[in-house]
Amino acid sequence: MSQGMSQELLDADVQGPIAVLRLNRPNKRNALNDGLVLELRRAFESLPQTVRAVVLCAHGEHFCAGLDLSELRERDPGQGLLHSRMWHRALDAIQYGPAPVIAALHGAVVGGGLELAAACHVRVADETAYYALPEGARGIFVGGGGSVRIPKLIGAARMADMMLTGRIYGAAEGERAGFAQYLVPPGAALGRAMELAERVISNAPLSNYAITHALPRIAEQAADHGYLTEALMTAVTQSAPQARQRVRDFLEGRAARVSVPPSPPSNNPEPGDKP
Ligand code: 1HE
Repeated sequence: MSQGMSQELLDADVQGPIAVLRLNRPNKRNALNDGLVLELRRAFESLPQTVRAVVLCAHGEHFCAGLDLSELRERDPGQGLLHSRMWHRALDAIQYGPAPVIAALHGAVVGGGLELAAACHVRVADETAYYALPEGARGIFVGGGGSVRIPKLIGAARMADMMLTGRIYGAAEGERAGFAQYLVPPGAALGRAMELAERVISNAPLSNYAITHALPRIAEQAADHGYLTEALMTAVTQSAPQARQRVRDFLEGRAARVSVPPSPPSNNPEPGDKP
């Protein structure tokens, strides 16, 4: 991937420490054919070392319509297994790649598209976004790690309901359920994702590594093992020269304090408010 280079299926634009990767099959609603899945893996495995955050978004009206169903030819069980494992490697390259990944979602976030979004670390959705898992209706099952990752976002019961009944979550309901962490007006997801990426790259790189690589693994461990892994990780991060400097900056009044932003004006006037 080189700076500003346009790929056929995946556009890559490296803006200093932030890489913007954009699915580029809008005519097929960014359905993930094998080529695009492999391209995603290649892009995340070959990010320049200067990249410290990635924003993943999409051209066209929809983020992603999931697995390219036109490629879903009859596979024997062995081929089906290997195809799913190919997706796993690509989406693992996203989740466990070198940099935190922020997904900017809009329109359909469906099937494998939702599996792709779930492999990212932060999700920003605009109000056009909607979430569905039509695998049950298509006679198939999730195969891109969705049965592992999606219950962690929304719970297994919600996922089972979506797959059994075809339930679709709109953007606002989806944000409340846990699909996305941020809900923004139509067209604003990429801008907010870029703002968040700026925040992410202002952290110490080793802290970001611990958050993206250690945290999900600790969450999988038995508590006793998790505490030990946490202690090891915290010892490593806090002994890095950057951490010492950052703590000194705070103690000597040079670093920003944690401050609550002013809340937006309320649409629900309190009793006694002037009309
Ligand atoms: C596709 C795909 C696709 C669109 N594979 N070609 N995913 C699904 O079951 C979702 C299927 N797609 C849809 O329900 C709709 O396309 C959308 C709601 C996402 C968008 O609707 P719309 O009206 O904007 O577009 P469209 O007219 O349906 O589609 C435009 C074109 O994209 C059309 O092709 P064309 O050649 O006739 O122009 C569609 O055939 C094509 N297209 N979605 C192939 N998914 C690792 S396992 C994961 C398992 C899954 O992901 S299962 C869920 C699959």
